[in-house]
Order: sequence, then structure tokens, then C-alpha cells
Amino acid sequence: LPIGVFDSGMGGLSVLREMKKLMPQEDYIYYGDSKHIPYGKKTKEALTDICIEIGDYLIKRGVKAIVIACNTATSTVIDTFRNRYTIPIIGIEPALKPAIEQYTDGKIVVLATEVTLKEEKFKNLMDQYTSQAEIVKIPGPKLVSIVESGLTEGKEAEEAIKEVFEHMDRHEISSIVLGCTHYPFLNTAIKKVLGDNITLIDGGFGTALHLKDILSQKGLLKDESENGHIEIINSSNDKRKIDLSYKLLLQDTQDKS
Ligand code: DGN
Repeated sequence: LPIGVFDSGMGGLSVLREMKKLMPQEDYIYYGDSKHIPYGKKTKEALTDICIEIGDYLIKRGVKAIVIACNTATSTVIDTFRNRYTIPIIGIEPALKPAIEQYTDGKIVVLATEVTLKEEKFKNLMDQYTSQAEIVKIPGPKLVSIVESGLTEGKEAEEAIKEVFEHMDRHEISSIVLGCTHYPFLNTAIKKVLGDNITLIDGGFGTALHLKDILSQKGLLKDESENGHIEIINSSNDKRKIDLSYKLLLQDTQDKS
């Protein structure tokens, strides 16, 4: 049985590529909801309705687990999903814990959508760590549209990144937590703007590892000798989204820190 993965658009592909690296034998159905992007600006009610529709669709397709590859949707609907469906539901949240573990001095920047930064779930996470480091929250909505249009490297991306960080001194930033699954596709551009030695941390690998653990505990992992298949669906009418999605999925992960 396949694993269902979804996001507000193509961002969740940064999580899928980690899953594919860790469990290449698995089959995946990736649902990119580019029609409803940005999730980061929706009300809780609207977002819940949209996500349930996707969840029900994936269940109909017979998935054995659902990965909510979107920080915004995770913070809003993960409890609803766990009540509604009996299969494992895995979410993603800003990787603040690894940032704290590596922390020495300066500021930790959490870059995410407004919804993620405002939700109870993130507040609780922040509360655990505020005494250990100076944490600065910055919303980066424009960066999401940059990735959606496939302009992950070059002038547009760099200008948008400069704008996000214009009120910060580069030298006081110790690390950046990429709390939106679209952002890891901008790693190269971020380093170009802020310098090569900036530490960028995202939760993609952690989520993939967590999924693997759960599937293995439940005896749901496919045999490693088998071949995996990936199906990409996108809710947008723009047919280029599918090609772009495969391109992003294959984008080299060398640029990861
Ligand atoms: N990729 C989504 C996230 O991780 O929060 C959000 C993108 C958006 O809808 N703005």
C-alpha cells in the first residue's frame, strides 16, 4: 500500500525527497494542493475543510499512512486527522529542538507562515526553549510563492530573501529553522545572501525517520528488495506544476546543511 503525502503546494516535496532517500522501496502518492495555496493565510475552519477533503481522498486511494508535509496544516489539523482516520498520521513542526542542541550564541530565527507561528502548538514548543536561547520568529510568505513558481535560484529568490532579513544583522544569526516545507528548496539562495556558514535546519529528515519508525513498529514497511513508485497529483489547473514537482524532487540535496 502507498503512503499518502500532502502539502499546500510543492513544498512538501522537500519532505518526500527525504522519505524517498530513507525508504526508496515504498510507494508514495503526493498531493500538492497548489490550488489552495497559501495555507498560511487561511482561517482554521477553512483550512480544516480543505485538508479533510484531501485526507478522505488519500484514504479512498488506500494509503497505509498519511504524512502532513506542511507545518501550517500540521499545526491546524493533525488532531482532527487522528480522530477521523485510523491509519498512522505523521506531521511536521519547526525543528527547534535540533537548533537548540547545536546552539552556542546569537539568535535562532524561526522562519514559518503566520499561522504556524501563531498556533498553540508552536507556542508550546517555543515555551520549552525560550530560556535557553534568543528565538526570533519571522514570517516569510513571499518565499512560498517563489518556490511555487520554480524560481528557487537567482535574482528573484535572493531579493525576496534579502527583504525577509532586512531588519536583522546577519552576524547575530546563529541558525535558521526552516519552519515551512517550501523553504529547504531555497537553501542555496539563502546561503548566497546570508553567507555560506549559516546553519539551516529543517524537519524533513526527522519526519522521514519518524515515519519509518512507526511503519516498522506496525510491520507496515515494504521489503527493501522491492522497487518504489511515486505518483504526483496537483490540484492546480496549471499543468506545469507536475513537471516542476518532479524537477524539485530531483533537485540536488547537496545544498542541505
Ligand atoms: N508548506 C507549508 C508549510 O510548511 O507551512 C505552507 C505554505 C503556505 O501555504 N504558505
